[in-house]
Amino acid sequence: MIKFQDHVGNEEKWQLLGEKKKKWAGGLAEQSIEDAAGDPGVSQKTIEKPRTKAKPKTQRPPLWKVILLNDDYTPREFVVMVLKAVFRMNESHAYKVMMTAHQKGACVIAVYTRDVAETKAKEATEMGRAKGYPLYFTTEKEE
Ligand code: TYC
Repeated sequence: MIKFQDHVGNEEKWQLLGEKKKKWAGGLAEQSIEDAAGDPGVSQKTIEKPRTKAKPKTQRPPLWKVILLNDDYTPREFVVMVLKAVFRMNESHAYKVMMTAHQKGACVIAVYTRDVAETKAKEATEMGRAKGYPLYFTTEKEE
């Protein structure tokens, strides 16, 4: 029997079957261990695992906010219609968002990856433009 100790002191016991065992729990390292059974008088060994920590490989892409700006000319119902069409909002959510922009001057609508945020902001702004309204959606990187 061989005893392993990890960096927090937990012991793992391994039964040695062959002459050599190449195995390391957790996949962090690999190490050959001589069969202790072949060494008279040595039946136990304590080996410390390296104190390395696996670095996370995945990183989230930065997110971009889409912001709706108020203006004095675009009809409220039109703003609601655009929010529903482009940002997949239901009626009550779209109405609340529109009223927030109307009362406060601007409202953060949603966050997306940069490409999606820019595409949706352009598309929504263009819908207003096509009707001659100054409706404007902008994007901003989230900190
Ligand atoms: N302020 C506009 C009006 O009173 C309505 C409106 C709301 C326009 C929000 C733009 O982002 C906006 N007709």
